[in-house]
Amino acid sequence: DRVELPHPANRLPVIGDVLGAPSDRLVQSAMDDARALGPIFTRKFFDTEVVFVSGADLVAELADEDRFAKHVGNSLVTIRGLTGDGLFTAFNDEPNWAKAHDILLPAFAMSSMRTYHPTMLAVARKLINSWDGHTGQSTVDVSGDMTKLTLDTIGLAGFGYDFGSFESEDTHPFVTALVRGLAFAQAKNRHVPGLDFLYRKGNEQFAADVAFLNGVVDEVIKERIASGDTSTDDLLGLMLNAPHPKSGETLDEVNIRNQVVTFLIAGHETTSGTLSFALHFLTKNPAVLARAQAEVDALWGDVEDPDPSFEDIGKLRYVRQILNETLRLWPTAAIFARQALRDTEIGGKYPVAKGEAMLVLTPMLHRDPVWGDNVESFDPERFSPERERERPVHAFKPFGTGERACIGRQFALHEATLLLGLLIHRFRFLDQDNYQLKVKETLTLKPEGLHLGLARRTSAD
Ligand code: MNH
Repeated sequence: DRVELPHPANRLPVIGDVLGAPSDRLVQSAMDDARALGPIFTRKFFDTEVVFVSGADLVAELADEDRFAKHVGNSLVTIRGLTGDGLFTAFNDEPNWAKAHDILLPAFAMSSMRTYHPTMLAVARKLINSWDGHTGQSTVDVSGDMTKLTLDTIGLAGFGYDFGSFESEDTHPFVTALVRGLAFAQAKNRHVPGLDFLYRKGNEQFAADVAFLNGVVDEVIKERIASGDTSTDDLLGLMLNAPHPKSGETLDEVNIRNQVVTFLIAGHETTSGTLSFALHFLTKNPAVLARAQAEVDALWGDVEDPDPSFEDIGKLRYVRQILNETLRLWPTAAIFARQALRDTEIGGKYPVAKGEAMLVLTPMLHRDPVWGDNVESFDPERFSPERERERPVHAFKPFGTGERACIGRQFALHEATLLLGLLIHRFRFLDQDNYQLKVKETLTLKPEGLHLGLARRTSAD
């Protein structure tokens, strides 16, 4: 009895819109549908109707925390197989969410970023060293190397654990298990009920992957306890040693393991994708790159190996604008889900029943007409302070919304600004293959097959 919502034209009996939504293009096919159908539409997967929302006015309503909250739906519930009651996949009313949120919040205060800065810099230098070896030689696999960087950074800064990704050619087995585990958890939502035998092998592999991930994490925790270090300077220290500010309780063992896996997942894929998209956009937009290079040059001049301070990162305003504009076009965590806290309606005409879920399709929110009429063009000026003031507050949501929004936002932006600043200061990027953007979808988005050649900048560049 809701107002009839538009749905894809070629909807079929029984299966609904499944054929138009291949699992490796869920986000991009939804973007196509939004372009054809407008700011709110539905898709049907067998018996399940899913509502996608991308209009800025409608999303502003979904961001109202008095009427809506995060929804932990099917796709997050299956990820709970890996991360249980960790922050990202906890239900709103699960006591461990608020408990862990309160205990871990200090790890994401500005003062903590100062603590992580030297570690972030050390890992950035490992990537730069590796890229130095490629100048004038073979191209680099951008997404692969960014994943090494972000995994090593969250491992070291969060847990004092060194994945050593740049010391090896191969993908770290932890990443292999993580990526495969996440893919299986996501595919599980499409398994046909009653055909369990089809998925036996996959289920076994998933169990093995979870066991492997937990084993690595338990090792990290054991090492820290054995070291006798009881400080609370990083995530693991807070998890093990910090009492809750009100109750005085610490996190339990199972929850700590869930949090560590959560942070290793949440803390690296999204940032790595963002950095990869940013490099893609910079190679395709030389005027933007030149302006960003002028900004870093003003700070570090022609110093061979600059030593960026914590404060320097806050000064790289235009680099930060580039990252925001990258996250506008390709928010790497592209969908978040909201549910109604009570019967309500949005847009003055669409009733939403208590408990009903709606998916915010962030890439299309970021292409709403409030962004102007050239929404596909890459233009960091959109994030100049003046233009930011003019824009409706809820038009930009790469980190989700409300109290369940991304806790790692400052961490991600500090890490990404530092690295991008150093890279554009040192290198010219050679788009030898005239790369055409192809977006690969897993839990997150990344540019598929982006390879760049490298040259050192000279004073003439
Ligand atoms: Mn992050 C939640 C995007 C980097 C840790 N993150 C979210 C959500 C989005 C998101 C969107 C909300 C999901 C939802 O509503 O269901 N996160 C990003 C992006 C980047 C990112 C685009 C990088 C760019 N995230 C990081 C980093 C960390 C991190 C880095 C950790 C160091 N994120 C989290 C955690 C949550 C989260 C933890 C869950 C927070 C909660 O529900 O309490």
